[in-house]
Amino acid sequence: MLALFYIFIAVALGVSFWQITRIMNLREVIATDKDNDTQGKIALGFLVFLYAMMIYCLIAMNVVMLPESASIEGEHDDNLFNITFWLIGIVQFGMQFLIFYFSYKYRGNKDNKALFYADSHKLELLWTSIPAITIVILIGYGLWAWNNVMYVGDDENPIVIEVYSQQFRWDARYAGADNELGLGNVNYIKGINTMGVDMSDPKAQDDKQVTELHLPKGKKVLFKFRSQDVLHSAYMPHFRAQMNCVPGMVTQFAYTPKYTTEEMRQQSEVIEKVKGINKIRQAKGEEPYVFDYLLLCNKICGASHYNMQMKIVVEEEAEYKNWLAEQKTLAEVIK
Ligand SMILES: [Cu+2]
Repeated sequence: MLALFYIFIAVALGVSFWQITRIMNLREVIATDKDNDTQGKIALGFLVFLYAMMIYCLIAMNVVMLPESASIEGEHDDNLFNITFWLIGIVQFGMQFLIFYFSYKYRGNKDNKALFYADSHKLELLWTSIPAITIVILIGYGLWAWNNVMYVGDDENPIVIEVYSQQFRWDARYAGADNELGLGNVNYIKGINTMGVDMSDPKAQDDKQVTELHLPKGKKVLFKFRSQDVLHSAYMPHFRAQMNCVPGMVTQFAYTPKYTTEEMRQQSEVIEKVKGINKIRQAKGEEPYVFDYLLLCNKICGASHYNMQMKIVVEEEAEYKNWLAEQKTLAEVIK
């Protein structure tokens, strides 16, 4: 393999040396009108090719995009994404046209003379202030959306869940009847107390440790993140939520699930995507896939990083309450 690599470098060096000698000889050659005409037409052809690629990617790559946001707060992320996407899309569509069409229109011709044009203050003002205002509006909206998931008002009374990361697994802890998490610290990790909960803390007694996240639809959930070892990143793509899990500190975000897992499975967009995935899986001889919300690790945290995932089930409040009631409290588990 290494030998192949050396051969490749030798060939690449040879080709670049050959190209450099060709460029040096170009000094003797002056482009004719016929050359300019050909290059101009190639530029126009390239414009058509670029547009075709763009349209193809927009249609063909759409299947790998995420479905609609499954959280209320995530709608703002989608808005920001869509506004930015269309703004940049339209501007680049126009710019490509200007660059390549003018390259063609004003291709070299012996009879043409260049126009001397110094500058226009009006134009300068326009193309400086319009992007500046646009960016201020977008960033303002972005900051508002950030605060919206980061800070929870006292009156909102969210469900508090701790998400604990370690190489290479997730654990979760529900705050229990008092909706307050007991203290946690790596020093308390012992035996089945894998999240290092301080069992002398009265608030810890009713906490519930689980390996699957269940969330009620329409209720605000506040996640608190901790990490045992290295940086991990709690990523819940369907809810448009992601936060670093940092050893030695607690990070957080909050969102409100909008659709139950079952409702999400019924969405035509999701059905289409699942169909696409199962086509690939079938070709590989793998079991068919059923849609589920997931918590993934989005930091390359070590060799088995890709194994870090946890199922998230969103259900109606009654079902959620039943499930939570079945889970044992830490006081019952850790004696
Ligand atoms: Cu990780």
